[in-house]
Amino acid sequence: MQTAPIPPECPTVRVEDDRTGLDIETLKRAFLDNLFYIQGKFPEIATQNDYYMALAYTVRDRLFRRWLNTAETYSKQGARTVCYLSAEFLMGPHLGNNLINLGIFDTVKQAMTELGLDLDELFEKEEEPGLGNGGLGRLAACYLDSLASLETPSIGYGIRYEFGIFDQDIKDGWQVEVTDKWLRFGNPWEVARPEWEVEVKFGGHTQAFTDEHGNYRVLWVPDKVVRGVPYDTPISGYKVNSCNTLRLWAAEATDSFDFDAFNAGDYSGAVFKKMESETISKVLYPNDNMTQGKILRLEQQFFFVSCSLQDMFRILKRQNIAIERFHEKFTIQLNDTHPTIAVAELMRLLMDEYGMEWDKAWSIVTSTFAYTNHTLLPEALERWPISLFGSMLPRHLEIIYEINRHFLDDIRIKFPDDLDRLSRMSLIDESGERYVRMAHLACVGSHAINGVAALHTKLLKQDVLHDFAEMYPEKFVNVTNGVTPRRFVALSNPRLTRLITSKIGGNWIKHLDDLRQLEKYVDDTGFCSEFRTIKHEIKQDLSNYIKGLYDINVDPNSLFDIQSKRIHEYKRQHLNALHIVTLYNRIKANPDIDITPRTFLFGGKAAPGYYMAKLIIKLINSIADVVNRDPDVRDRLKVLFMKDYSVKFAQRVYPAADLSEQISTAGKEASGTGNMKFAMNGALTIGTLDGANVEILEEVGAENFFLFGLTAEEVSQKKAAGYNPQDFYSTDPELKLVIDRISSGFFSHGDTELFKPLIDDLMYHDQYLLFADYRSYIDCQDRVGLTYRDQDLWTRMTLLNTARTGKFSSDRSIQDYIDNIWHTKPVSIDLKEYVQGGS
Ligand code: F58
Repeated sequence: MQTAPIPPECPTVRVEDDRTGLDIETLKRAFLDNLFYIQGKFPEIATQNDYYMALAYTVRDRLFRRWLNTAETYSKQGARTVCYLSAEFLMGPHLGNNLINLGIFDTVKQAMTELGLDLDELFEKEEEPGLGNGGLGRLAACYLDSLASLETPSIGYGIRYEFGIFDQDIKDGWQVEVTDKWLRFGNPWEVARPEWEVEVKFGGHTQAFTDEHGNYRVLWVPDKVVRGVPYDTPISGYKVNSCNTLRLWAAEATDSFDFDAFNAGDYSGAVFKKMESETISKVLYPNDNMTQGKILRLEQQFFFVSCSLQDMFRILKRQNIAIERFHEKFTIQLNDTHPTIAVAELMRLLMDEYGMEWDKAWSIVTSTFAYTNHTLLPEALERWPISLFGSMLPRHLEIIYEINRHFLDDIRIKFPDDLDRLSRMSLIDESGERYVRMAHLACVGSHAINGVAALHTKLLKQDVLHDFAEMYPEKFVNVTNGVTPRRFVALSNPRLTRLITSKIGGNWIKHLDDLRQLEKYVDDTGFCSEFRTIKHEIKQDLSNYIKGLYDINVDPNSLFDIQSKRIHEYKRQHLNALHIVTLYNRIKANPDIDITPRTFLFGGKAAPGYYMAKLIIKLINSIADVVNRDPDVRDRLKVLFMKDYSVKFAQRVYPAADLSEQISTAGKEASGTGNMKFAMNGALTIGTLDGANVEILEEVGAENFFLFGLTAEEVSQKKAAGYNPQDFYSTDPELKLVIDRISSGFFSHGDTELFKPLIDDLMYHDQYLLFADYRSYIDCQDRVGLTYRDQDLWTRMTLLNTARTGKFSSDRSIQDYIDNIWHTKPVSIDLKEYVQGGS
């Protein structure tokens, strides 16, 4: 759509005015103005939510100058742009983060105080957009923060789910899912851009024809068309003027469908069609590390991919850039295989819509895409049944067959006479029912393939993508994940932030490696004691919060031992539970035993259809019921499952942790990112050599890390040699007692059936080797308990953890992507110069 010309005499918004000024008086005036004109309330009758909304609009106003100037500057310069395609963006609350990034946290706090309001209470009112499941979605959000902070032109493209990840309630110890109605009170951070809507086709059939130049062409005649409407959210960078865009697509019915059915007198049919179209962006699939193969899921994937690619063509046109230069203007990162249909869709758009021939189109496609793999778990690798795929995307299936034809020829040339390899690598799995293998399509269609931690990339090359690594060794790179220190330290841990800044200045928030300067304070008793006092205060805060929520007393002097992440057997929350029962059994055997008091905190959601994960939640709650009540325990152990874990909740949890549980079976966790957030905030890790734990240990030093368990190699060897969990059960009396107590109904009011599925699984399969790692874990936990008693040593270790986590800033990860994959250049944004227009 063309923008209307602006008459020269049109007054413009000045850089400094009521909607942009950052001083206390202006902020207060603007806040009251928004309360009146947007919320329609006098302060006397306004609710906390009204105040939150007024403040959100006040902050949003201050982003708009930056946002518009950024868009226009990128447009004028035709800057090379990163398009991060992700089915999930787990953004967390926006308000606090924007205050930090704009550098106005303290001013706004003061302004609110002067108006008699408490900023922390207003933060509580923000409904967070839970548009993601866990690590993968949160990583995308951290990356947007770093892209903006590194002044890199970028757009995050995804889906505006009406219902995000479900809210978790706990009833009688079991998880209960509740719909997440995050848009109920409106979303002040987004702007709808209906003028940039696009149409997305589904189903139908294809027709070949010869065009006026005698070229073979294909027409796709769909049987359904859905509109995609973009909603934009500004993404501020830290202390830079850059403000990028997160563009999420909502599905709406096309008017023509309503109209046809309506004219035919079928009113309810028209409404039904409309509802069906809008279902596409209704709800986030709540699975973590598991694919479900549902039609709607593929519709969601194609929907947002097609919308996003069409949007890129619109931008090219507006910036007068030739289609042939698509790959120079855009570099597209595929966040796992979920957006991989983009490979076929870009081919279709270039050939069918823009008349390009195959080879040229393929060269653009493979110069454009790069693929990030996030998992080694076979059940998480996406494949779509050919029949389902072909009926929804008939043209794309043809294109994929053609890509495969070329690809198989390439394999034949590189590896002559290797028939097995052809069937292993083919884009189509023909071993039984036929499937499209999305990871294979991603590998063939991309110029770079990366794992998310060094070990993960190594295992990908060795195992899951071994054939591809042999075929295209030059495509494989590692980019170890990172997390943003703005949200996960500066915002969530203001006390620690102030202390660090008082010693080494504030540059570390942008250059996290600067934290190394803290090492020189490791023998400074004054500093160490401040460090320790701060941790204690934060633990007291969390205890108060927990008391308010659950009416449970937890002692801030006890060791806070925390495992927060999605619930999954490979993450082994139940191994942690076995440790709790071990300690409990020791107390029961000897009530006067000298034991380091601990508070065990768990947080995380289970996929609604994942029975074992839900049973693990029930087990933890059942253990909590017994342990917390038993007078013999004398409060030395406390167990709490914190329900409805979210980004907002996580921000309270990371700073309060003493011990971070990163105990997955080696070789299963691709990277982990919670491990980094805990370590930055000065928690010590108890962990296996899995994912990014390996690199955390390398950075902080083995003497500051509690390592246990089998290595990935040992796990494979053990399995190959025929692992029998009962060997461990029968030879380790402590393990035996733990399992027998759970089986006997001790934690389930005598019910011996309740935990049987879990116990039987451990006794007869134990796919994730809990029994094999049990002894090593327990011994390691004993070392943790003893070390905690030496508070000087403990503090020294925690300080060194914080000081040495610079590598795990998402700024470093993004710089790696820029240097090795994207090759983009930063573009700095000038606020003084008024740029007119918009894009
Ligand atoms: C996670 N994957 C990895 N997938 O498990 C974790 O090790 C890693 O740190 C993180 O990605 C970031 O790289 C993950 O979160 C999902 O949630 C998918 C959602 C869609 C269905 C398949 C799993």
